[in-house]
Amino acid sequence: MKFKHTLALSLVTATLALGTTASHAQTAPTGLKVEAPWARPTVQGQAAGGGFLRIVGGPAGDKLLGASTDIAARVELHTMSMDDNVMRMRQIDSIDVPAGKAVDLAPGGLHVMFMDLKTPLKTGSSFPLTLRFEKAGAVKVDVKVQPAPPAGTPAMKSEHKHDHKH
Ligand SMILES: [Cu+2]
Repeated sequence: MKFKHTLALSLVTATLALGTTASHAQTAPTGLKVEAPWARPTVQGQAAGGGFLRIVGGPAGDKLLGASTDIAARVELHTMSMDDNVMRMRQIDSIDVPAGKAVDLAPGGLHVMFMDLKTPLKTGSSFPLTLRFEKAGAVKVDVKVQPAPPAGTPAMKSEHKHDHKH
């Protein structure tokens, strides 16, 4: 079983290296994975836009420290929460990625924010984003601009979910 699993992973890596993947997933040498990066379209004059993706921690866990892209002056890490029935965004320094766990950056929760956009984000286009991790280093992904989340990713993330202990 163990051998099979390893083989499967190697095949995935090989496919990514050849650039033939259609899933927009990216795997770092540490085993950390970034899946389904997407961003909402923006209108002319809109200064900032939100980006979303799923990070799956490798065997050691990691921490997202920041990101950069050519299409915006800077990229910030944000969290969003309900405060007296008002959605508020707050900048955070880093996002923890526990070993083997998936962390969703999704509407309503954690996200990357493209600040001072140089060009509007148009549906159907895509742009490169470089994520910077503590252990995995730079991981480059291609962000697809689309109005709705890709299949299989959360449409809306509630931050409260994590805190509920039953
Ligand atoms: Cu934001």
